[in-house]
Amino acid sequence: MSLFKSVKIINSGKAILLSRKYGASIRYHSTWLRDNALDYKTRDKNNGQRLISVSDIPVNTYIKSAFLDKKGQNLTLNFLPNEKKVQYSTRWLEYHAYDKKQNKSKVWLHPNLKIWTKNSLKRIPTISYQSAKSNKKSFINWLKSLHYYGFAKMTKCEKKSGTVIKIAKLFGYVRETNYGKWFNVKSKTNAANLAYTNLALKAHTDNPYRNPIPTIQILHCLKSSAKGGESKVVDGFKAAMQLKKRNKKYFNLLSKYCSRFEFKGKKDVHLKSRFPMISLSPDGELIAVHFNNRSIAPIVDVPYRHMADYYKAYRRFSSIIDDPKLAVSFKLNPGDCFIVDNTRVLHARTSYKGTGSRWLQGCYADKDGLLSTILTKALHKRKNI
Ligand code: NM2
Ligand code: OGA
Ligand code: ZN
Repeated sequence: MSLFKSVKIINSGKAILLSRKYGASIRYHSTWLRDNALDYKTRDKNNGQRLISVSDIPVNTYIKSAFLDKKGQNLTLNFLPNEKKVQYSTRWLEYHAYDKKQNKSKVWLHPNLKIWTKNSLKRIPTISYQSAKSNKKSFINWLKSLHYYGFAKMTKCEKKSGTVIKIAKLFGYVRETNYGKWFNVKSKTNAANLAYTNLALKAHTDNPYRNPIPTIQILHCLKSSAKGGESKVVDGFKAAMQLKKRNKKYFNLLSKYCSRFEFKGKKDVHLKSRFPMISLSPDGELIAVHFNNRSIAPIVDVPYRHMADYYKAYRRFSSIIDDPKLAVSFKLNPGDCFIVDNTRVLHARTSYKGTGSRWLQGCYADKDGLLSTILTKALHKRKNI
């Protein structure tokens, strides 16, 4: 049953107003509607891509007539001056409504995301490698949890070198970097990166010194008999929202000004970037946290008059990130791996002793592949949406 009861042309045909049976009416502009027609002359039959460009739509496009069928399921519009008749399903229109109350609070999170602390995360989303491969439903649910929580574990993976690549390929594509398609995280002498020592690593996001950053990281455990080397993850979005609540001025400083990040390899590698530690989209969506004490370069984009406060804000954010109330801790056993959304969830490890008996392999991948897999494998796909 449709929720729409009538349509009215408004603003001399420059828009329409659809009235719902219950609730507020919604408006759509003529140019928006013309641009989003779903007929085969506007969108390719095979791939659904748009065949027209905005310049093909006359500036003075208006709606001459509008007709809503009895059941309120289909809306037919006639456009002028370029004569064009287009039919829309009202379900499609409803799904793509833009005439709605905007987020009141200026900083907002994607509504699907679930932010967490040590206490609120009831259980770590976990799947075995075997069920990821054979049980489609559990696999999709697990991928969704990875997206919503920014973190998940996989157990009972093979304990063979290179398995981390197989894991990445279950849902996406490996991002090759200067560290290779995958890398060994082991204690070495003359380590090219502090990750390749037995030192503790404070909670961080990986590779903030590259733009674009890798948006997914996988760490797979092959050996873990060394003493120590426990893992910890922290929801960076939770930390950012706590900072906002406790000190809005600090939050504003870290989201307004860019920090700098840098990494110099032994040879042939020199990566530099600038990102705010807390990144917001222009309309206030919290989109990323970039945080890595080992890779912050001299910060030069904060005016002198704000630098002292900027450091106070950085210090405060760092202490929220280190708060044990936020961290979920665990120890990886051989065959276990964990995956993080590297735009959001920070990871850490405690120091460990001895060499050789702790061996992880890591690789990077990206969220676009993960999100695409979720959408295409979803059990109840919405047609045309
Ligand atoms: N490794 C493990 O972002 C970082 O520098 C963390 C990355 C070397 C690929 C370590
Ligand atoms: C890394 C890292 C954590 C660990 O390699 O990026 O953070 O547990 N390693 O060794
Ligand atoms: Zn790391």
